[in-house]
Amino acid sequence: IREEAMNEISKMKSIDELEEMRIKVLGKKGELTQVLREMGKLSKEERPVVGEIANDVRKDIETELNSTRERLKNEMKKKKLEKERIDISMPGKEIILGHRHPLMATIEALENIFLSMGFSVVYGPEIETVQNNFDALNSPENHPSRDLSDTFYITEDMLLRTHTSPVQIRVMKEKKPPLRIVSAGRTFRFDDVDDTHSPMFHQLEGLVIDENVTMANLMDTIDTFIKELFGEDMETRFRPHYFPFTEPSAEVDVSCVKCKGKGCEACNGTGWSMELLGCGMVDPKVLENCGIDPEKYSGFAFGLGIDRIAMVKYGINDIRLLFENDMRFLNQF
Ligand code: FA5
Repeated sequence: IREEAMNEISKMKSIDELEEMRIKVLGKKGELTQVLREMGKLSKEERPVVGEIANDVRKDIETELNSTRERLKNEMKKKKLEKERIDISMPGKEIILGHRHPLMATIEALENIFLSMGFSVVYGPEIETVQNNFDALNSPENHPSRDLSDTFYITEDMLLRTHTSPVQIRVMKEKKPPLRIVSAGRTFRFDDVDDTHSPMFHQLEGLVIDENVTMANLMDTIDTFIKELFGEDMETRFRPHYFPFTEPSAEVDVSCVKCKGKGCEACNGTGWSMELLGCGMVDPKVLENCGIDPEKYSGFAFGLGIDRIAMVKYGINDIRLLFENDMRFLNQF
């Protein structure tokens, strides 16, 4: 038994094999245990002799098992350390840094300009009440923008806001004048997609309410902001327009960034870029709807198309590029 065991142990390659071996020889049903069990069949004289031999064999096998176990353990540890060795002279994996999406960069630039002009930045929800989005803004019951084919309704009373103007209502209802805020975010309309229209786009709303605020303040604010964003040589053009919540109202174009108003291919020779924003003097009825005294206070508001500002700023000719997440496009910024 001893010879056989010693021979086998010397060939063992793993601790598991070693354990199997221990059970085979020294376990409850092991070969040596069997011998010890059968000692009862021996004569009185034979018993101590065989007993001593069996004990010696047991000790020898145990010693050999233990030393082999130690040796295998050390070998395995060595192998593991070898495998986990780190070559600190190898070049590291290149970390690719992301960057801001051109739209987010534009929102940040716009907010920073308005912050420097004394405005605060506030946020409004994308899911709005019909009351805030239309009713409080003086929108007539039959106004086409209320139509199911123009607005994404969630229920009869809730919708995806079609513009950021409901934030005006929230601010005027919550706070007392003087007010001077901007609010940027997503807006939704059932518009057909083309190179300047998307069903989801971004607006930045501005609102100023105080005593003696005039149209001249509005025009100066817009003009200052456009020059701050695009450069001193940019001109603004106010075209009369209609919004239910402002009177008088205007739409604003800015000179083409490429030719600075001279006329080029990008602006079809007109010298002006696409329509970028709507604005006007807040209608006294809207002030009243929000509990502000129209005799004492007046104010102006504006709503910029942020996607279109980004298009003008970066020379992007199709609004869809902003939402397709094509890395070839995004990596250019
Ligand atoms: C409004 O939404 C008004 N709430 C703006 C306003 C605010 C007027 C405060 C007066 C006082 P309008 O529907 O024109 O106005 O949209 C404003 C701007 O959003 C547009 O000038 C345009 O730049 C942008 N815009 C409108 N529809 C889309 C669209 N489908 N895709 C991308 N940009 C759009």
